[in-house]
Amino acid sequence: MSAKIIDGKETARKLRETIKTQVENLKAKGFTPGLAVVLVGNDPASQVYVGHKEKACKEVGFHSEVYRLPETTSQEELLKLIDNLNNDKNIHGILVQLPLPGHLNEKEVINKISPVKDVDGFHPLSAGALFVGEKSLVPCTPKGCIHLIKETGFDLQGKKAVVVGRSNIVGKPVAILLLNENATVTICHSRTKNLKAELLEADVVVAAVGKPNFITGDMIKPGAVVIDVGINRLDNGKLVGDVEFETAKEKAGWITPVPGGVGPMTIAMLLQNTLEAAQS
Ligand code: NAP
Ligand code: L37
Repeated sequence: MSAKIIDGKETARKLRETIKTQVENLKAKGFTPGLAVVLVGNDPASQVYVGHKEKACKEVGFHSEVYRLPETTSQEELLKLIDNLNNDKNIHGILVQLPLPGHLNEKEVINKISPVKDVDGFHPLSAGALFVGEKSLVPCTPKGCIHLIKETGFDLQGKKAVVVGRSNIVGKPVAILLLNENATVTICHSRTKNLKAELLEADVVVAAVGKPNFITGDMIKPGAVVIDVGINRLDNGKLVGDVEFETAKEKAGWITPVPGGVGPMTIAMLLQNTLEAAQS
């Protein structure tokens, strides 16, 4: 049997429409949410994503500022810009697109962003708040994953969820969000002994590895919900996930495609976080 497709593109479009209406209402009261996106250097994927973010901001009516800085930008210049944005009353959200060029100190940059404007949720205070269950801005991609799982009507309570990957931006926060939904969560990584055995137990799989077609259909429990976070560009230019879609869809109950799955949701959640930051 072939899995149902979880349409992230369409879900994200509907979310943008809702946000657009909320922004129109705020604007009628003389208030416009503002997002600043900072991109340093020439990473081709980051350029595409930041372009999508800029377009989405315009579409929903945000005030949008995009700072495209040269590869040679110094740590001091970047910190100064963040300081200015922290103090800018027209800016409610600040996102520094990662990865930064090697000479820059990513941790110091993230720590500089005011937690109230931390729409990426990467500041240690935001991460800590998520960890202890306090209200905070939740990282966009993990938030998008949970939204897509809920979209299927699947009840996470008591179910076995396996997250593959333990990065601070995807794996760890998505595991905590699944735990908050009362799933029983296993986090797998490069030192995991028997990944296939872990995955075959999983009612929900979230794949955030960064290796094309890494998880194959024979590793999926029949009927499982499969959320593929991976975005890998092959030499032939084709975009594929961390899950081998063709074989996995024959085993899964639900599956996200790449492109058109988690990617568009990452951007929709960024808009939602900006609106939330602007209203708090
Ligand atoms: P990352 O920081 O490179 O983390 C990758 C994780 O995968 C690590 O925890 C690593 O384990 C684990 N891993 C590597 N090889 C493995 C193996 N053989 N078996 C099991 N686990 C293994 O990557 P990331 O930033 O989380 O991103 C992951 C993927 O998601 C990438 O393709 C990225 O492009 C994509 N992504 C997509 C979006 C979106 O909006 N759709 C957003 C962000 C990222 P160790 O910790 O042991 O090294
Ligand atoms: N919030 N997200 C945040 N902060 C960061 O620092 N790096 C990073 C980050 N990641 C990010 O922006 N990811 C991302 C990934 C994919 C898309 C957007 C953002 C996306 O739009 N994906 C499309 C297709 C992209 C393409 O054509 O290359 C998709 O359908 O998956």
